[in-house]
Amino acid sequence: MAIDFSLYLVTGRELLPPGKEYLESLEEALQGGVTVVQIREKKSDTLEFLEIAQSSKILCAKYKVPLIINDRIDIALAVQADGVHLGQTDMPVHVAKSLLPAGTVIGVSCNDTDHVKKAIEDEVDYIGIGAVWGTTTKKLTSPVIGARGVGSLLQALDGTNIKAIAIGGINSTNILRTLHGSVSSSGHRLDGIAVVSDIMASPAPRSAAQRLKDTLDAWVHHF
Ligand code: TZP
Ligand code: MG
Repeated sequence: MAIDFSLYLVTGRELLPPGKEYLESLEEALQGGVTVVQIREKKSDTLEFLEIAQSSKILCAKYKVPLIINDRIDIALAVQADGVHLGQTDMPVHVAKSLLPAGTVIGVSCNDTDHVKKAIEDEVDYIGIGAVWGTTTKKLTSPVIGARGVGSLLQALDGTNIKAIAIGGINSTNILRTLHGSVSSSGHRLDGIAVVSDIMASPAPRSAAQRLKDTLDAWVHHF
C-alpha cells in the first residue's frame, strides 16, 4: 500500500493536556491533515494497547488514514493494521515479515548509516530518522543528529525507493528548517516529518496539525 508519509503523527497519550480525551485529540489531528498515524503505547498493558489500537483504527478508517502499530506484531495482526514500526531492539524485520500478511508496511528507526544499510538490506518500506532535535517525549540513547545528520542518512538511501521521515523535537517553528536543512548534497529529500508532542500536547491539535501541513504543502509545491 502506498502511504502518504508527509505528516506522520505518533501518539503519546501521556502528553494530552488537561481536559483533552485521546480520541478527541486524535480526531482533531486527523481533521487537521495528519496523513498517517502510529500508535505508540509504551506504558500500557496488552489489553489497553489492543483497545486503543481498535478505537484508533475505526477513527483512522473514517478519515482514510493508514494506521501503524509501534513494536507489537500481535496487536498489528489483531487490528489488521496497515503497518508496524520497529526499533533497533524490537522484532527483527525478517521475523516480522514472516509473521505479517504480505503488503504490511514495515518501518524502522535509524540514527546512523549502519542502521540505514541494514534497513536497505531488509527491504523495509520506510525509515524514521532521528532524533533530529532535542525532545522530552522519549529518553534518547544517542545524541541528536540535527538536520545535517538527517541529510547524510538520506544520502545513504540514494538509489532505493525507501521513504524517509524525520522525528524528534519537530514543531511548527523548526519544521521548515528541518525540511530545508536535511536535503542531502545528492538532492535527496525527506518524505515527511513525524511529531508527537507538537500535536498530542496541544489544546488545539487540529490547528497544530494544520500549521505543520500548510508548511509541508508549501514545501512540496516548492519543487
Ligand atoms: N523517536 C525518536 S525521537 C521520538 C521518537 C519516538 C519522540 C519524538 O517526540 P516529539 O514530541 O515529536 O519530540
Ligand atoms: Mg520500539
